[in-house]
Amino acid sequence: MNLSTDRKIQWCPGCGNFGIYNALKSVLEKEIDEGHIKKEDIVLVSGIGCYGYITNYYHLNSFHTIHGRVPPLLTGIKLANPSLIPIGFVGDGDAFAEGMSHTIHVARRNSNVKLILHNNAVYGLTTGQFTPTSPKGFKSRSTPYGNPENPINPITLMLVSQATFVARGFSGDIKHLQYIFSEMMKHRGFAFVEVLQPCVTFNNTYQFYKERVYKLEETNYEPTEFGLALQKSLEWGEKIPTGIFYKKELPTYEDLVLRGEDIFYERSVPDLKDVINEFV
Ligand SMILES: Cc1ncc(C[n+]2csc(CCOP(=O)(O)OP(=O)(O)O)c2C)c(N)n1
Ligand code: SF4
Repeated sequence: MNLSTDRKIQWCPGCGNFGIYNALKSVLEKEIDEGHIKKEDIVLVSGIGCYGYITNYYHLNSFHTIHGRVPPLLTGIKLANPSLIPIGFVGDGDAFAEGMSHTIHVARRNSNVKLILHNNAVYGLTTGQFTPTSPKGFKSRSTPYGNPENPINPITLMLVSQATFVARGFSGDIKHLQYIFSEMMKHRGFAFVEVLQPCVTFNNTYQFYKERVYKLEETNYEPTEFGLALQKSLEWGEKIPTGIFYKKELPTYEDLVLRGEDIFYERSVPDLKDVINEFV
């Protein structure tokens, strides 16, 4: 199974989006080939930003929505047809500026959907302004004297928002990203993966991350304790942890809302006359 399309990839050469695209592509191709998931059940959703083009490059059902609105679409798709597998892509501007509240609500509801954050800590598409994840002091087109704000820590924020799968990868390590994405696919509940994604044009962090990232699973870390995960999420400096910070199985939003009922298949379509009479 080859999920490539014939669209010309438009990212700058060396952009971290390539690593994310390739890692997820190989994981989905394998899952489909091995019969774990059906190609037609996957629905990709992306918002606005350089990363948002990603849905054009997979031969899969997809929806390109407005800036910041990926999470409500994922939730709606899953509720409407629970047999689908919604996978969302968001930028750091998308997830934590325009769409901040949606990102928190999808996590606390434990919707059974996946969310991949392309964190380049800059607005790429609009040519290099700072975002809520840009480091303090970061000089950008919109902060020529340095960013005065404290950055958001996506891992900490998702943990306290009660996400049931929280992980971090680096787009420069495709093999490790493949491992994280295949664990993400296995999780039943809200799965959040932050990917450290250098924007080689406006914020080239490739060398910075390459020298600092290490893998949690190569230490004796177990991703089962919330307090420990919270503590680990704060580690950022000479060493930056990647891997799975936290994982827990809990009833999903769909389990609670649908109570086993599949509204897509089991509910009959209401008579249009009744609907019109109710509102007119
Ligand atoms: C509501 C709204 N505000 C602002 C914009 C303008 N806009 C388009 S893309 C973008 C930045 C995207 O940055 P990010 O989400 O970090 O993705 P990247 O381009 O870095 O991949 C902005 C501000 C918009 N399209 N809609
Ligand atoms: S501007 Fe940055 S994020 Fe956008 S394609 Fe180029 S390198 Fe990638």
